Amino acid sequence: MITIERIGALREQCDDARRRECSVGFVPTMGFFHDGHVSLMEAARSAHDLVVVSLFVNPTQFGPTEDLDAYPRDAEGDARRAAAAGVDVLFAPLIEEMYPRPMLTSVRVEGVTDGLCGASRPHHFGGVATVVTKLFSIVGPCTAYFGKKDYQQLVVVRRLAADLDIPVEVVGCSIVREPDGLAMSSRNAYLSSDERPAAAVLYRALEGAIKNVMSGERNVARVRDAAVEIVSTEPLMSLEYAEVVRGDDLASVTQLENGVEYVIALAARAGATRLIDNATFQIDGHDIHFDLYGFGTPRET
Ligand code: PAJ
Repeated sequence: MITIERIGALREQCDDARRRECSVGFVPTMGFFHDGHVSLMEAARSAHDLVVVSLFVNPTQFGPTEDLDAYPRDAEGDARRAAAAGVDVLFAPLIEEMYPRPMLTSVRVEGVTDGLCGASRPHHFGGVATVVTKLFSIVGPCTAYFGKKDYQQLVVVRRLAADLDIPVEVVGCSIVREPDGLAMSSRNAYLSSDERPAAAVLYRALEGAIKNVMSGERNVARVRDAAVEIVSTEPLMSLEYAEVVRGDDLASVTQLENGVEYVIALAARAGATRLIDNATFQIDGHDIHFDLYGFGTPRET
């Protein structure tokens, strides 16, 4: 694995690969790698000749009162994990490389950024959309891997690539979880020893809502309430939102229908730490298809 800090050098590597008819798989990240990040690297590795991972804690997607300065970092550990996952190029630019002058240009994706996390983080998705557009423009034609963990981000990125005709295929990958169901996240490092087991209630809430759908519930408010009730049993967690929306465009719905993909999405705080989680599901006659690892099995705590 080589580590590159300069935009021009990364562009050259990617252009050179494509000239040799090698495909490029790209995984954008903010580092502090866990198995969720590694799963994206492995997905890229299994399908592409050149695997590029970017590691850049993008300041413009953090609000003024958010955790930019505290965001966990481990440059050496990240380089080791990326190399072990078979990554070819780690792109780790300094802030001055990505933002050498004040930006007068930004990418704003409307509509799908209004609800869910967009409601409480008004500038977040503008920062994400702009940096992802820059990264796509640097890496060039490729397949880019994103986790469903940040489901709204995945919808935003798909939409910006489609709207701006960016030649990047966006692939969404399943959420990787801890044994007790907690979705892996760099921010889990902030949780105290009391908060860490409490946070698994989010997984149980998703599980409870899906069970509700499996038992025949089609009213969205009642499916949502099933999740809300489970989160409320955990005094250390305070819920910011629980919503069931259409998966492709995050539109509000009142009644669940056959053949449509939905996502149940949650955000909650454990003390100062904000956590998000979600599960996608689709009703197909008497079958419910869903993407919730370990669903229904007893979990270790
Ligand atoms: P970061 O939070 O580092 O996440 C990088 C990628 O890893 C994202 O696509 C995210 O959805 C995915 N990911 C995180 N936890 C995961 C899990 N438990 N299972 C599967 N995938 C998971 O998301 C960002 O960085 C930034 O916003 C970025 C897109 C890099 C733009 O700055």
